[in-house]
Amino acid sequence: MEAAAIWGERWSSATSSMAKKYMEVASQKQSLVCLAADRSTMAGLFELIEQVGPHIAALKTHVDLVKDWTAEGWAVFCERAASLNLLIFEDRKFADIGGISKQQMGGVYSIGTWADLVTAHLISGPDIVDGLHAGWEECNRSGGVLLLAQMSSRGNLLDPDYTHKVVTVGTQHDGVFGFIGNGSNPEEIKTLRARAGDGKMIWTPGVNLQTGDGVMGQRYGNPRDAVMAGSDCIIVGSGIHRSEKPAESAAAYAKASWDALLERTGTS
Ligand code: 5BU
Repeated sequence: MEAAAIWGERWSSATSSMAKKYMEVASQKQSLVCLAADRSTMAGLFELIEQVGPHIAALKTHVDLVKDWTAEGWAVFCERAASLNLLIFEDRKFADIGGISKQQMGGVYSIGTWADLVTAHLISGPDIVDGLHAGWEECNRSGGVLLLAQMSSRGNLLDPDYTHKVVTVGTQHDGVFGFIGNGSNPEEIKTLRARAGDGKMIWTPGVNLQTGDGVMGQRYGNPRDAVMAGSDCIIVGSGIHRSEKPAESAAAYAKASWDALLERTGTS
């Protein structure tokens, strides 16, 4: 089935071409999984994407975790990710003023040259979104910004009033691909979805087939519950990369998320 038919309103209302690209890739792979590839060596990262590439739609990185990072090695890694039909998402959580955020898209890691998506806090005001897009323009590329509207970690300071403000600004800006929601709490995702409407993506970390508390304040909700509540992408890290069989685990998350999307949209 075509992506447009599967995604329905989310497809027809999407304000960002990158969102349509994601929905197409997810439909081809039958997976709403973004792998949080939190490994600290290049070899570990390559091994992981070779194992799970067919089962995931996007690859989330923390480029500054990689101990043996080199520009050359990273370029090969990104090429491989692209050939596995993965969107590349640097979870940088930018938070500075617009002009500095623009410069931070360059620098040592040159994030603007390889990332399709980045995360940002809106704490410094709306110009951060324009700054990040200016960073992509400098590299003759385009991308999408995911604003942190909620977080999955306990005790975070993104209260409902703050979430509401982020969504009010974010829904008005075409450069905003969507919002990060709290994958550990379906009620919070539902509230976020009601405010965000169909024009923006909601991607959710804090998802694991084993729900409950994780390490250092992380919290986990179930993949199906997150998608049924309005999430368009489940961000899964340790549930896959710490598994004894990463490919099997990735396939299980793919199935849970895809089945839930078909159920949500009545296309199963
Ligand atoms: P985990 O192993 O599935 O817990 O990994 C979660 C990933 O999602 C990790 O890379 C975090 O940086 C990221 N994350 C998160 O856990 N919670 C949040 O609110 C945000 C990002 Br934003």
